[in-house]
Amino acid sequence: MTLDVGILGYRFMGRAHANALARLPMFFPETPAVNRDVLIGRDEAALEDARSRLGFDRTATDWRSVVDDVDVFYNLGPNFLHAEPSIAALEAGVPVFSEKPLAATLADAEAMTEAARSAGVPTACGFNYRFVPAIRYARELIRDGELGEIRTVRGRYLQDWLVDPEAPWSWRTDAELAGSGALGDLGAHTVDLVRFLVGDAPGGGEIDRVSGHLRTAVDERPVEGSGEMRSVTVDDDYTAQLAFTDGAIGVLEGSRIAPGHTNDHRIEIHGSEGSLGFSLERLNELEVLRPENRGFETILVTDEDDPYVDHWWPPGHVLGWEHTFVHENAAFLQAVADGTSFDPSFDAGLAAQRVLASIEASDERGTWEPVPELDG
Ligand code: SOE
Repeated sequence: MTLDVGILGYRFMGRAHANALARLPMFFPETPAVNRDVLIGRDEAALEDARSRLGFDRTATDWRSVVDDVDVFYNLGPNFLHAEPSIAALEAGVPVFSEKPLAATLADAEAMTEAARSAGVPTACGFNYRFVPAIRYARELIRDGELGEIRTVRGRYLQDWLVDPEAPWSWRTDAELAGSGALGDLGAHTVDLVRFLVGDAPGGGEIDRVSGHLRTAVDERPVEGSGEMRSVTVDDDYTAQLAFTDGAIGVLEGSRIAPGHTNDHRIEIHGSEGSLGFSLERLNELEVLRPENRGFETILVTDEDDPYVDHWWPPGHVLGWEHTFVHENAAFLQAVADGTSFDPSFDAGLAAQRVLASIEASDERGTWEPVPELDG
């Protein structure tokens, strides 16, 4: 079986996924064969250049003309474009991979998830950090009860690409196009990782209530080319407090204006028996404190029996950010070939979106907000 794949979006995420698809036959030969069939975008010259570099057969400038003509549809466009093309693909019975956050609005995320449930085909939401070997390892430690009962969860995702007030306006700084700023772009990842790690751990559970604070520090930015100033309508940074269903408490923060933190995603979890820490900037390592030790030990998660490592290099030959996309694509395409569900699906995307929406509501109302039941 060869799956014809159509991808909307050919910039950052388009390149990350095209690279992953190209690596699959070499490193995950058991996954179904994939044909990089059609690349979708609007700027014909840039699209053609990307097509030849990323190894696609053809291009399309209108997603409507191809969305029902592929075996799998990847929606890697700006957030506001996630809903309509994805729903059209699902209505045609085509499995869909959507980048995160699932949509620009909670209403769109709900409509996408509803369409996915009616279609009954596999879907994916691009929470690629679930596919870091050290994160899988951490989840097993927590599930095996090595940390005891979970008490405190801390997650932060800091970047600095908007520190400079002259950094240009883009769809990512516009509420209509992106939904939110640091909250949706970075917080979606943190919320998902927290749910993945402690969602079914003793003491942890689901995020039940939140208190949030969003802030925009630079309220207008120059439009590239024209120099005209345009309003920034999303948050530059956010903080949130969490209360979990089974007793744990937590704090989250995200920023795109944190000087010196280029892509610094860190999770810390404390339980009654021990603690662990993970930093994306040192993604091959896991810091673990066990009761028998006086301090943290740093475990290198690069042994051949560690998650995914046997597909790559001999033990100790570290993996990187791009490998997470290979791992998530291998699992998703296998689910597509088998007709089984994939996790994280649109349900997980919607669950994260509900938490984000409650954080925003809390900021607007100045109150703690309940999070509707999460089932993804
Ligand atoms: C930009 O802030 C960004 O590319 C996010 O959109 C990604 O999801 C994250 O993985 C890296 O940073």
